[in-house]
Amino acid sequence: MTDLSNSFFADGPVDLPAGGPLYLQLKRWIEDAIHRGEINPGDALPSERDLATRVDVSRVTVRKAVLHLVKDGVLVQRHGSGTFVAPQPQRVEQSLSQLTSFTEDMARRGMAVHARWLERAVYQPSPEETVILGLSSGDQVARISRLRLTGETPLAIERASLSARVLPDPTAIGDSLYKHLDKSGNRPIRAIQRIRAANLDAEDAYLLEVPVGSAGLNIERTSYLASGRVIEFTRSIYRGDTYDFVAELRIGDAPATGGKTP
Ligand code: 16G
Repeated sequence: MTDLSNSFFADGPVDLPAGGPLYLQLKRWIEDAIHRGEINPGDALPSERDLATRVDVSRVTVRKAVLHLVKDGVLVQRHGSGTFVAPQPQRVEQSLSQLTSFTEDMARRGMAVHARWLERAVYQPSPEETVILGLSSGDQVARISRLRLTGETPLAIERASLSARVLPDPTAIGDSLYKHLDKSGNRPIRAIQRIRAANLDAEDAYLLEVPVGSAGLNIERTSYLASGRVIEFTRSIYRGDTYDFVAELRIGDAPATGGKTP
């Protein structure tokens, strides 16, 4: 049972954020409280009736708000025991100085990964792909898009483009793109990575099982072979609540001291 006298739901007057139907105002109020850390993963929500009384709205309004929050993955309902703030996935740190693959990053942390294929086929390249991959006229492009998960938790969406000369059959890739490229001597040795903050759109939020508009990291990686040729151009969306990208910074030409990089 929730102890309402000792919880966020028992504090002060409720000031719902203005605008839109009441159930959306209530939904936003709960989401904001989670973002501010006033209620935390695993915390129980009051019963529908208690919440309706507390916020001074109808039970129908509470039900609708809760239903939407469950659908967005913000709350979970456990049969017989109530409604809870959804658990937060474990955060993952990725070094910004090592050119590693997703599979290797996770293996180093003892985390098993798998992928759900969203797309893998050969297409006519877009003008952007032609320029970035340095394709010649008549060249085709292999596009592979995957949802990357650990257990049941989706972590990232990766949409990669490679020349079809390098990857004529995108269905031949197993669990790891880099492992596959390695076999033909085409594993990249250098990459430029650009990271931007993003608010997830409906499609990406649905795949990553977070509310629309949640914080995400938009990452573009352009990877090169030793010859200088671009081998891979990948746009990834990482969940903002699961990833820390960590860079080691040094002063001037100071030598490495053997400090641990993640
Ligand atoms: C990483 C790369 C991605 C690459 C993938 C290969 C970032 C942001 N992206 O996720 O560009 O295609 O690894 O992983 O780090 P795989 O070998 O496990 O398929």
